[in-house]
Amino acid sequence: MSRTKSAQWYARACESIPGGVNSPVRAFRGVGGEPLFFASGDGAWLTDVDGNRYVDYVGAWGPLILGHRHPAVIEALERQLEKGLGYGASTEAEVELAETVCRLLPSIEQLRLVTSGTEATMSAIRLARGFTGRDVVVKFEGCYHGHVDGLLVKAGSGALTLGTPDSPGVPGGYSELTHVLPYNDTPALEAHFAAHGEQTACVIIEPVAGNMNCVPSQAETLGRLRTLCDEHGSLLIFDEVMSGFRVAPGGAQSMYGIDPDLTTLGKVIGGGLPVGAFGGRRDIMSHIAPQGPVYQAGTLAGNPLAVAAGLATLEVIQTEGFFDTLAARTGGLLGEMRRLGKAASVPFSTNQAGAMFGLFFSGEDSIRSFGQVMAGNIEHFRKFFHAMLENGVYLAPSAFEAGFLSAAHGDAEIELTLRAAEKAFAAIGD
Ligand code: KE4
Repeated sequence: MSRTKSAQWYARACESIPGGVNSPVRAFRGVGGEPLFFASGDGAWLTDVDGNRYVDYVGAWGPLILGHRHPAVIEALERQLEKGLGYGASTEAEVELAETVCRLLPSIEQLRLVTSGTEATMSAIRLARGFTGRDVVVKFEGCYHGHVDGLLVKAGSGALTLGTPDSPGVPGGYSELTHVLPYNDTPALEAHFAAHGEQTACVIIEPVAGNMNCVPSQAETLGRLRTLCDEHGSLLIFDEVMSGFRVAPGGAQSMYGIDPDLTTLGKVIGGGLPVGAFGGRRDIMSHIAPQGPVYQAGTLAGNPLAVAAGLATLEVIQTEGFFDTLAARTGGLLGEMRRLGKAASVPFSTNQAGAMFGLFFSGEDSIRSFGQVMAGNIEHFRKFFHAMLENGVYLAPSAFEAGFLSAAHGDAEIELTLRAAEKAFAAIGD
């Protein structure tokens, strides 16, 4: 495949944009080589500026659960374009979106729209501190909650890819208030709350982690976390920016049957346009300005175009059997990939949560911790990534990112992916 134009655009981009990208994880630093520049997307497919086509398992990092340019989303945007781009004032659609989310995630009694996942988690943390009057925040190693100062501590996603899980520029005072615990480790939870429970404002967790690759919570650990938060008056925040409307219609919280006090959302809720949200118990959300004293604001919050894309997306995912079909197709793909890995004698395992998945070059059957993720064979992943790319499949350019299927991935795309995987496993053996 020729990638001349991508290379030319990347060299040009590096002059005017740090690292040539507008978000670090896009830079291919985790896999080597140079990032691709894309010209268009359609259904399950991406086309790069050199005209090469790929089956897309990144889906804009999760938002595109319907695939690229789903007709319902395009029609909704065209209708809104007839009426304007935004007004910096309230609209009917943002109320409809808030009501839809509250209906699908009943733990959310009130919701505030923002324009990114980072804004959602930053606001939720401030709210939890304002509501409890406490300062300590707990996060988990390998989880990523956006580039919030106090949460860039042992963070996942791009920070992990770049080997900078603790970013410069975050004052020591911030990170001192952030306690980082191992993921899926009940004894560590018990020890934290025994020592710091009364100072802990909140615990923020990805109930299905997607930023150390895909690692679902152990149900009993998550259940114990809920209980410990209740016992110590700390708020439980589920960061469902990635898992929300991705793993189930009611998010990960419906899978585990656990109601958090606050939930953060993003990605799918905007259908590919910039929307984030935080919401939860009414008695907590009532502390948000202008109703309460905790300040939070945003110029483009509830932007009508973004809300139109989100509403259209949430409409389609509620159709009968939508998630069952997606989860079954994801499971089928992963089962076949495991078979191919075994046939090629490559240590390989997978994780799945609904329509998100993780590929691990590890001999361990079940990957449940950050340590197990880090013990995987990154060199094998790199070889696999590039061999898949050469055979028309675009995976996330990092061993620490989850993969996503969309409703547009059909038999042809799955078949092409498996043929590519067969070659990619062979390339590892070379
Ligand atoms: P944004 O600010 O990037 O919209 O959302 C931050 C965020 C918060 N919480 C979770 C669970 C997330 O996964 C994210 C963002 N996810 C990454 C992909 N792993 C975004 C990709 C990127 O950084 O470019």
